[in-house]
Amino acid sequence: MSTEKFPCTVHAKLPRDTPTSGQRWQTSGIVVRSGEQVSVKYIDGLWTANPATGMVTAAGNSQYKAKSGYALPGANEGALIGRITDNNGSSDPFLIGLSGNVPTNREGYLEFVINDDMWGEYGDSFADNKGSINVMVSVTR
Ligand SMILES: [Ca+2]
Repeated sequence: MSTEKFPCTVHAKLPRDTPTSGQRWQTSGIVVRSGEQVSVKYIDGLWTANPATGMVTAAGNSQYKAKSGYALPGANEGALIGRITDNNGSSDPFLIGLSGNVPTNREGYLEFVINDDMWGEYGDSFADNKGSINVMVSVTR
């Protein structure tokens, strides 16, 4: 077994996220394969899904739980969320927060997003987001 580490910056809002593109999820460029253990750990940086409530880490804001229509309802607003995407589509989103393991039941690209209102059901969706965080992805194979 050996472990490779990949630093990754995750943005609260992608430069190419326009109202028409709907580009919310950010690829890590890392492909998760069967038999690998993949974990993600927050390093530093601050971001927010709602500037009115302040900047937060990858843990998000524990005072605001995500509603339906967010990337991961029930988790903290502003938390780091992951998913795996392949040619057939995307896995269910999963919570990473300050640190988390990637579910091993699917192969594909590891993608990230801040836990926010994906389609503007409650407010400004991703348009008002600010900041970025740095994480370390560890792949053990
Ligand atoms: Ca927002």
